[in-house]
Amino acid sequence: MKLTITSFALFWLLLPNLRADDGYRLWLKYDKITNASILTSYQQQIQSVWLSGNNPTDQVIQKELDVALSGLLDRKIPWRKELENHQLIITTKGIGSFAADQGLRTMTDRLSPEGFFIRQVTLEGKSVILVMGNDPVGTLYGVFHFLRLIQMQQDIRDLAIEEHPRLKIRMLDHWDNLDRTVERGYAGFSIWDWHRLPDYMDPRYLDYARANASIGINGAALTNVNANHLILRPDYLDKVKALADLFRPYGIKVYLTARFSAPVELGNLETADPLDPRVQQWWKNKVTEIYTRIPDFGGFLVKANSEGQPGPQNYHRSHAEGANLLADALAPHGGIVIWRAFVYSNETPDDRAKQAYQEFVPLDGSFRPNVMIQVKNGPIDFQPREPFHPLFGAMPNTPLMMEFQITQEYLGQGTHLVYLGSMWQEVLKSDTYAHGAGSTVTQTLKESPDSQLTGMAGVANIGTDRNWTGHLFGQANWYAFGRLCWDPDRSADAIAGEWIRQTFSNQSLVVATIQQMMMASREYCVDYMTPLGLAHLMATGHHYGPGPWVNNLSRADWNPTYYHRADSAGIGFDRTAAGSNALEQYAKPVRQLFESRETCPEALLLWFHHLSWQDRLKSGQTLWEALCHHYDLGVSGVKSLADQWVGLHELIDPELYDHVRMMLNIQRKESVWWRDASLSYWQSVNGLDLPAGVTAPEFTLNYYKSLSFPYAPGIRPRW
Ligand code: BDP
Repeated sequence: MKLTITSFALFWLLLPNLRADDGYRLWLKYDKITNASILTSYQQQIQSVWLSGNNPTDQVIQKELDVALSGLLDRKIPWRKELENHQLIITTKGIGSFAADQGLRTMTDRLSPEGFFIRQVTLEGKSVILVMGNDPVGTLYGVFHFLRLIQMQQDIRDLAIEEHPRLKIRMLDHWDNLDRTVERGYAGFSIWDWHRLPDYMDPRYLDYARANASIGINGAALTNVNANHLILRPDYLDKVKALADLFRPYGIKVYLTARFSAPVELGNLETADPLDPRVQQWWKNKVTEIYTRIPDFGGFLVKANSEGQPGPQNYHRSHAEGANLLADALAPHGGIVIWRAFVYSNETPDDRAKQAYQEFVPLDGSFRPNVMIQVKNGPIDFQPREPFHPLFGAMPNTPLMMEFQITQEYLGQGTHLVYLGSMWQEVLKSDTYAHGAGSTVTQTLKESPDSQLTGMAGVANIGTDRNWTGHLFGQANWYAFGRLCWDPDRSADAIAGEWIRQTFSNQSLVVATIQQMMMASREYCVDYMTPLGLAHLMATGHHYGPGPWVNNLSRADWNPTYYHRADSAGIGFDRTAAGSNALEQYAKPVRQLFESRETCPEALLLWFHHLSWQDRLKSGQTLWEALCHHYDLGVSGVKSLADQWVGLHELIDPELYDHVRMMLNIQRKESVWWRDASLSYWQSVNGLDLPAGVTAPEFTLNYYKSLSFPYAPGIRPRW
């Protein structure tokens, strides 16, 4: 027996490459390069490092490079402050002796804020690799870029890279509550340990900052948009300050969510009316109090008059009057207001998809210059597929910020492999025709009236789970979000490739297989959940699993039946001129494209049209046949993901392999559940038989309706 244990331990010791990986290190693994010739070539090209500055960001750089290079190159690379051949030089524009070099000066003149270049150059006869940032954080980004190249085993000879971010504000929105639950969070609890802050600084905070900086994220809204006023209390502000201090060298600014009624709850005023001078003074004082602690505080993110949150309309004031109140308090300190456009009202009988546009377009031009409007990618709510939000391109005088949801509230939550890069790319590339052809959503984001106020936010999928995101592939969505903020034109495919190489392996079979899995995954999810433009069919409250039958919620527009409108004759939401006419909110060419049954892409058909079950689609199938077919495609797609994964068994770290294998197994069961529950329900409505070849659902509709999940994670708290 003793012998068995010893030989088992020895077995693991002798196989370092099979060391289990729990996913904590994200895409910053820095494991030794296993390809001997590549390793040797890197060792020859990087023989020493010179870091020219010594500001807090440089100190961060030094630590990162120490860990990274000794891991990747399997040797300690010496730091030397004199020019040598094959040296890696890290410097920032204007710092040290390099500032004097004429050739370099011309190059650095071109660098924009947070930008950097990485070049092979000859300085005083020595051949070196120079990483130079426009500012300290640009240098840090350059270093992470360089490390990415090495992790991806790219050729680093003759580098001539120049990069700068296309959007200024690149932030994560944490929907984290002060009790550490996370609204729509599927990866454990909040990483912000409010109770022990500020004295106990969880080492995770540093790793969080490193990960974000490595992909260019420069802002974090720490608290839930369904805000708790307590975060603005002095003791909580001390905790926020501790985080802000730690994030600063990584270029990350902290933002907070501001509860509009805080002057009442915290300040004991009897009103939060934005036009009341006492309220205005209260916010001014509060903001000063914040900036005394955090001089580079980013500003407030606000959800107001939305889903029961307080706001200016409680006092018959407009969203602009509400946003401007906070903007005026923040302006003297350089802070901004990010005001959300996610508003809809049950009392308004109009189509929910139209309401944000109706509310905000008339206010274009009436916001203060330091206000941004944050708009979800689609007009309803982070569904597996939506057309782009009609507000993009429709408010030329107001900076709009994209809001994506990284956490997969409506796309399989914590158990489904769904790569969102391709979904975001679909939105970003959509042509709004706001200023003629080519006005893509990306373009409208870049063309903000104030070039300093451009940005993208992602609702974070991060929690206390050891691997941060619950499902390992959730890391890919965090990664992709950052990379797309940096450059929204970067292809989702290429980003997936980068993530795979840094997460799993550089072997071409691994990269190609997983890339293919990731790129196909979102369409599978659409197919087994909401095919052909259907939306919001998830079960009540927690949104986990199917609930197309739900029809008993207090608000009409919270019921799936509101969205699919199925009856014995047909299905779909008519948003043409004959219906809600939501299409009128889009520019003419877009409107025309979607209005016509002939040209409307099938993927959005039931979003814009109500059709008879018997209507024929381009394939010749009836709508009912096509719908059934799509559900089947979704299910078989997930099966193919699982099969492809099994094929990688020997090529991937065993712990990561097993983690994903088990998740795919859950996804497989859940895709069948989605298909069967949906088909049983549609059949109960239309009375139609299943087309030939479509397998009958395993259980009765009543069975699917009876399922309950009282402890599903991520549920929205009520207070
Ligand atoms: C919905 C979520 C809800 C959020 C809301 C929002 O279900 O929990 O509070 O969005 O964005 O998707 O404010």
